[in-house]
Amino acid sequence: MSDFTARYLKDYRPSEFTINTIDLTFELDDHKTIVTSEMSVTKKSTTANKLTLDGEQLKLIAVFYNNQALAPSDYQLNDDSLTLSIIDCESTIKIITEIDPVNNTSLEGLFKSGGAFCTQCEAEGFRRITYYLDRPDVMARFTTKVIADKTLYPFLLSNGNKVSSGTLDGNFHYVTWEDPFPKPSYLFAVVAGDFDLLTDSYVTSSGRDVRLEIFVDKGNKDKAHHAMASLKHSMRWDEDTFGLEYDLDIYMIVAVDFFNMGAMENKGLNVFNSKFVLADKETATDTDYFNIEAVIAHEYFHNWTGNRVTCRDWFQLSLKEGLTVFRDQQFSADMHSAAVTRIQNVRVLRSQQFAEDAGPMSHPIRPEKVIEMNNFYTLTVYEKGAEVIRMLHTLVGQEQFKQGIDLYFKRFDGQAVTCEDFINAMADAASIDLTLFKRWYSQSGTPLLTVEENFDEQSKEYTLLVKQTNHPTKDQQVKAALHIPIAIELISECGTKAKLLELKSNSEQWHFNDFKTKPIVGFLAGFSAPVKVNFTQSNNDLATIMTKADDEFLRWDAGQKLYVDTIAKLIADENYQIPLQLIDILAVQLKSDSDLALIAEQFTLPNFHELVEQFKPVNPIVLLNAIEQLKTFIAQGLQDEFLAIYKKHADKIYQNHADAIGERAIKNMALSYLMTLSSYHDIAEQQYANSDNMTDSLASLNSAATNGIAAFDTMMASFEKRWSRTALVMDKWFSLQAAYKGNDVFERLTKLSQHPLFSLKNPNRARSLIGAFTHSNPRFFHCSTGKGYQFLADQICKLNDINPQIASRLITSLIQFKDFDKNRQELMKQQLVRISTLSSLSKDLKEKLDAALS
Ligand code: 0A1
Ligand code: ZN
Repeated sequence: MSDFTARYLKDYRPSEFTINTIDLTFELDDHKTIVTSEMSVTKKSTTANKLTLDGEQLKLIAVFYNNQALAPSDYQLNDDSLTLSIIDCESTIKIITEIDPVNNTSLEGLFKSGGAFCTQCEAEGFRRITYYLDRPDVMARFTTKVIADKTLYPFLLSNGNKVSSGTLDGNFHYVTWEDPFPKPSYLFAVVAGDFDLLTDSYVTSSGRDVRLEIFVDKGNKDKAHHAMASLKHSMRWDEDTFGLEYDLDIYMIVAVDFFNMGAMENKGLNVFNSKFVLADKETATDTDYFNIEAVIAHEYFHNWTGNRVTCRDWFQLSLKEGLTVFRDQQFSADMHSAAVTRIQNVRVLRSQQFAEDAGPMSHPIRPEKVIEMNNFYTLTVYEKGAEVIRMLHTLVGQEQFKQGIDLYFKRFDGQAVTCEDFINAMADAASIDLTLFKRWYSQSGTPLLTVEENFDEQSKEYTLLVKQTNHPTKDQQVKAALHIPIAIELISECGTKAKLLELKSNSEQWHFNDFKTKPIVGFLAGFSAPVKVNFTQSNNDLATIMTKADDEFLRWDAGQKLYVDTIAKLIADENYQIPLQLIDILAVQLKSDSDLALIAEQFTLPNFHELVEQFKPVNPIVLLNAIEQLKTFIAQGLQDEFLAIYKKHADKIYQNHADAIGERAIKNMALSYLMTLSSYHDIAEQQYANSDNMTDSLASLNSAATNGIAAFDTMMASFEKRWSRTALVMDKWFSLQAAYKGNDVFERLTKLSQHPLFSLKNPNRARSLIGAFTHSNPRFFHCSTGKGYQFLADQICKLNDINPQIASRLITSLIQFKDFDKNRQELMKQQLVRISTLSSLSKDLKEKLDAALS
């Protein structure tokens, strides 16, 4: 039975007990794994006499208190806990439990991924392994002995250093691991399996040798080199940028096919979704390569920001996640084009985080109320959390930011702390007052900045007036003003001046006196705050910013603003004549000397989800028609230029470096425009036939899918034949099928969900069909019959029993029904009500349904 009670940040109390050491023994078996845990426990207060340990879905075999076996009458056993009487100040407790990994399809706790045993303990999965104080502020030293069949599981892994190993009777063997760093249970991991192993080594800046090991499914070793290179780059970057060195003698990464999230930073033994490890040019796109590097870096950076200093409680999740995402974004920006990296960060925020923050699950980056913790691994905690850290970085500058990080580690190394502790360290190191800034941690919602400007021709004074509005959100009716850093550029005939403004109240104005004529303002350079902006600027002003701003983000954003303005007009009137001036402005941009990847971004229209955020509540079909009209208009206006670009880069041999990546990006951008014109449809087929890499193959298939072209099925059949044995590529195949724009898409979806390679038990596969349909096929997901919503709801009902975490992630597009017109809202709500009547509704889904339907 699920417990639907909410937990509140305000109720946090430290534990009355500490666990100093835990010795674990795993006797691995498909259905009857035996876990023996021996803990040394200390009372922190003399009055404490009852110890309640968390435990779920466990079969309790035996309990010993100070080596004495306890009878069932000596303890209290519930569905989710075990309570013991503790007499002594120092006690030992031994607990033996039995678990069934094969039937654990939730992929939390101990489960099997393919042939390997694997664990996932964050946030509260350790309690599915043994009874324990499963909370991040209880930190213990772990010793782990893993016993398993020698032939099936030659590699037995856990955290820390290997201290002994040997063989046992009956073809069994064991390995014992000791982790010298006290850690919370969520960072614990065990893996057992038969893998290919890629090894390397890294010498840290202080000269210590670290062994690097990446474990992948047999046959995939050659696909692990990029991950290994990324790991070494990350290690060097963290030393160079923050002076942070790795602290164990070994760093292991295991890639598994069944995993709910991207990866997990377990101490010294990261477990990764294979999607974020495996790559070669035939199977991975340039985006996959980029993401692998970013996720490898993210998990590596957690070793300091998360593991050495961890969270006091789960409400503080952004302490480790916001900071670590910021660090991985900075790393990616240093490794690639900083502007393109930033643009991609901003697209995620605008298309997904803003929607979350305005929807029924809106919460501050430090939530105050949680029913199911897994529901709070959100874009808000991660991405907006990173934006909040970025604002701190903008306010204090890199040098002081580094000093703040130094002070944070000096104060808190080895401890479990709060977001407030982090900001206080920053404020002290930089000697600034961040009292008002802290409100970002407790206030949800996206601020809206309204900008007005005035130029007094006589006095030559330019005035910028900025107001902030913080609209009520579902979780919080009353809002207050936030401390918002606003980077601007003032562009005039004297050149471009950059300024940093700090908005600290509802409305402020700034005066500038050094201009002869009205300057043009580039507002929110680098996207210096996670806000929406309402600022009317003429097409001419936007065109000037597009060419004259120093900040590449501002150049890109001015172009996006032009697109949004045009789409707004097309929504209001489908017969609106788009002015040809737009083509002239874009033609200049196409010829600019910016790097090609940036030009490709400049020609990428805001996506459907970003635009929903702008125009909600909106009829999605009207919006899609407007987007398509604009895209076709640009394609027609610039078809010669696009064709020339396409031809220039079409026949290049694959290479994996920044210039080649930029060339593929701009070529495939040109392709996506040309494909909106039927006379160019055969280019996609040719590209598919000639491609020597996945970036180009996928781009051609994608444009065939989204334009519903006739050759799509033949191309897909050939793709399936070639890749049917490569799981990660077949995920792409399912996603392409789901994105297909043809009236028979529902028959296709039914067939695909019965395809022999489809399984709801594999999260990547489930996402590749269901997530891709809801996200990448808005025309059919939102079709007026409600069939799209019904398809999603059917799948969620099935996933509720199999994997509640995945079910709960996929329901996002239904709970945000308020973004659409009334008819669609009703159809979406009907499906939500249907899901809510499930007899065994998980608490993951229940929390979201209650929020959406209340
Ligand atoms: N800490 C990991 C993310 C993660 C969270 C929960 C998981 O299972 C429920 C798995 C991974 C990270 O930020 O990478
Ligand atoms: Zn993380």
